[in-house]
Amino acid sequence: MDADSLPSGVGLATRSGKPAVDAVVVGAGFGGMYSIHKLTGLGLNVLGIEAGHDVGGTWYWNRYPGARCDVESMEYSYSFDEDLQQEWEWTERYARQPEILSYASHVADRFDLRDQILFNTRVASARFDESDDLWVVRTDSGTEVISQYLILATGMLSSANKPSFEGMDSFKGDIYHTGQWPQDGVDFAGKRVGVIGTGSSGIQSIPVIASEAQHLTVFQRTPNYSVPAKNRPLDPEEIAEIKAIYPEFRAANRQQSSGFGSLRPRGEVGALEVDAEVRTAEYERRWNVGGFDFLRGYVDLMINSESNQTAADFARAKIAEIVSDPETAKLLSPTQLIGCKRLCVDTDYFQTYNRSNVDLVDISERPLAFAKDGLVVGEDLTELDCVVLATGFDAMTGSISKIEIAGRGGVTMNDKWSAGPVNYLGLTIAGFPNLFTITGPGSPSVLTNMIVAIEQHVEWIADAVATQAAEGYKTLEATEVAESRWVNHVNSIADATLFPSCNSWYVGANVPGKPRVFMPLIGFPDYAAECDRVAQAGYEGFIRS
Ligand code: N01
Repeated sequence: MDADSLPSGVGLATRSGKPAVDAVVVGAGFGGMYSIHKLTGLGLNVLGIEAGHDVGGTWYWNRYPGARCDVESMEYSYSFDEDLQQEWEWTERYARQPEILSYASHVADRFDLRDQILFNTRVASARFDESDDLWVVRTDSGTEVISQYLILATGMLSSANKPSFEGMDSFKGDIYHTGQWPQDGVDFAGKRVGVIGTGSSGIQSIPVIASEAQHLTVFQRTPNYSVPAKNRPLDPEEIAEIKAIYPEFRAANRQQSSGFGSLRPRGEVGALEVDAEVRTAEYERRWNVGGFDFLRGYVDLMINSESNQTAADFARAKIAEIVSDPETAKLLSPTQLIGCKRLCVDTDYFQTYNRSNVDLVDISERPLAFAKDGLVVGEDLTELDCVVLATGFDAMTGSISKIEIAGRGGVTMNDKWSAGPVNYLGLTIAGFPNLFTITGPGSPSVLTNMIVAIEQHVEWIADAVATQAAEGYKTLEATEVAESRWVNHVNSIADATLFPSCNSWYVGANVPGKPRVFMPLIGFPDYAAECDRVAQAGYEGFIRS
């Protein structure tokens, strides 16, 4: 890359004959877009690098039928700009993928972000050059750019998990992954479709595919809990009410561990502190409200397995009530605790199994393989025209590990994280100066409304960068002592909960061979307060040079 082939909004500078910027931001999803905007606002020369041909990240790639956000629209959007949040109009309680992508596009237009982003380009490697304390970032086309700061906004659920099933290459139909959906969509009319996977992506897409396809067969390894979304168009009056108090509403959400839901009070007692009738009525009320509210009724659902079972029993009874065929209902009933795998939110998921064109095949005990004409389970062939892999992601670390990142002494991030991710504050890594991860492992990230988590990270990083400049420091680097204390802190909080007990992507259980570590940090507001305290204490736990 020559300096003059950088996007037009990136200032022209060179160093040792290579283009040089102050910060490279990898990824142009919500984390990358805000990072570019915020750092540019500090006067930095910022280059964004994005694999897709436009902004949007998750919402650019996940175009599968039925894709929509499980966090309510009025809460799943940027809060950093009052004009932006006042002018954008959401149409539904939960926004569909195309609407969120339009929002991302609107933000990119409004803040002129695209002319700082190199699209259709992947970062292949990044090497910290200790001779001048700068990162050398190399793209997949082999060109290099030099940068003081490196921000990895690569997404937590962006590296597709594509299991290699036996015989996959022999299948003569098309195979799609929900997280890499064709830009022009897929026409399922008249087709016999197979879906593998019943996580959030499967649960959202299955009802829509069933309504379009001639026949749908769902191949399920583990049944999942799902609560109804109760989606509906947004009423202009409720939009106006929230917009009238938007800053206060956002501030209240930032005090929630989920980063949303401040208008709907959480329960204040444990599930076993009330009698069964009261509890059932409360679960019923929350089930009818829809969405994640269901698990917010009692304070101990994620720390006391007996309490958790009361909610799990209620959700299983709902499945039995909705699904007409008792055998199918039984297969769809999860046995694990509720909520320790990410809870799913659906529109007519369980109802879909009452359709005459839908079958469910249990693959928990018999291996699944591809054949020329379809999928084989045990001896049984299901003939199919196409297969959808709703098999999820190599979460939290997958996209970072695809970049060859070498820090001090040539130590690579993949070596450093071979037994699981280690970092300080979920933001920085000892031996990798001036490198920041947005919503990385060790931070609340995927357990929190992602946009709230993103804004907190980007603002903390921007403050750190501004302070570095004001105080004349060139590098900021976590110490190993601080890092190791932080890892213990993240683990000890997780171990006090039920979260690590399930085979979820939170612990990497969905990717064969991945070290089993509970990756996100539980507890958003306390986490944000700790980040602020560290900064106010003069960047405690960091070496600045
Ligand atoms: O992925 P998942 P996802 N053979 O990992 C199965 C976010 N998200 O894309 O449970 C057979 O949850 C796997 O089975 P098992 C959200 O945070 C958000 O659905 O491992 N099956 C499981 O059923 C979510 O949690 C939204 O036994 C295999 C499924 O595939 C996260 O993304 C929408 C298999 C994967 O489920 C990931 O969701 C969508 C194999 N080899 C996603 N490997 C919204 O907010 C995996 N499976 C709307």
